Amino acid sequence: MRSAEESKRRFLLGAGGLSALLLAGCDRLSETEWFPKVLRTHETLSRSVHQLLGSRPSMAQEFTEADVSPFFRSNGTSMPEGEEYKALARSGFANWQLEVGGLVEEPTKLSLAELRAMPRRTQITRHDCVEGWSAIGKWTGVPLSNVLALVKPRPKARYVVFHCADAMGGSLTPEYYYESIDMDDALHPQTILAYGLNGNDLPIPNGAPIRLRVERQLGYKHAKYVMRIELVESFANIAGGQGGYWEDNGYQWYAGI
Ligand SMILES: Nc1nc2c(c(=O)[nH]1)N[C@H]1C(S)=C(S)[C@@H](COP(=O)(O)O)O[C@H]1N2
Ligand SMILES: [Mo]
Repeated sequence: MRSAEESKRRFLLGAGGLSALLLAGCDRLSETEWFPKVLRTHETLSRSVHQLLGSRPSMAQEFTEADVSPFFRSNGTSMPEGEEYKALARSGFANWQLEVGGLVEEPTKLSLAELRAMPRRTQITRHDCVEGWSAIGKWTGVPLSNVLALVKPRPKARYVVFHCADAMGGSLTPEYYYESIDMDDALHPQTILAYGLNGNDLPIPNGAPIRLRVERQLGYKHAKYVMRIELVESFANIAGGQGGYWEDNGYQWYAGI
C-alpha cells in the first residue's frame, strides 16, 4: 500500500493550484486513517474541496489588449494526421460540420458559417499548461450555452464531451483526444467554442476550426479540433472512462486553476 505521504505527494502533483495550496496546510489530515482512502478517489476529493469552499471562482480573470502574448505557442497536436481532417483544412473548413448529439432533444450539425452567425463573445484570458508555461490570448467564439440551447439538453445530461480530430500516437488502435466538462462549466459565460485567436481565424496549431475555452481550468481541458459534441449522463463508457485523454493517463478530471 502507498504511504499517506506518497499519496499526498501524488495528489499535490496532479491537483490544481488551489487544491494544492489548501492541502499543503493539511499535514495532520494525512495522518488520519481515512485520508489515504479518500485520496484514491482523487477526482472526488478535488471536486469536493472546490465545492466545500465555494472555490470554483465565478469568473476567470480577463486581461487587456496590452497583455496579449506576442505569440501563442502550440502544445500537443499541432496538425492532426488523417486524410479527413487534411481535406477539411484544404477547403478552409468550408465542408466541416460540428455534430452535436447525445442526450439532447434536437441533435444537429452546424457549419463554421452557422457558428459564426450565432451570438459571440471575445475574451482575453491566460492559458496555463501543466507543463509549466502560460500565454495570454484573445479568443472569439460562440458561448457553448447558446449551442446547448439550440439542441435542448435532456434532464439526464450531466456532462458535455468533446471529441477531437487528432489521434494520439503510440498505440495500434487510435485513441482520439477527447475532453469533458460538467453543466456548471458548460453553461458558464466564459465557456466558448473559439474560432478566432487575436483577431484572426483560429490557426491550425491552436485547434482550427474550433477549440474549447473553459477558462477556469488548466490547458489540457481546452479541447482543440472539436468535431463532435456529445451530452452524456456518465463518461464511464467512453475510451478509458476517466473523462478525457489525459485523464485516462492519470491527470485530474477537474483541473481547476
Ligand atoms: N485535440 C487536442 N486538444 C488539446 C491538446 C491536444 O494535443 N489535442 N493539447 C492540450 C494541451 S495539454 C494544451 S496546453 C492546449 C494547448 O493549446 P495550444 O496548442 O493552443 O497552445 O491544448 C489542449 N487541447
Ligand atoms: Mo497542456
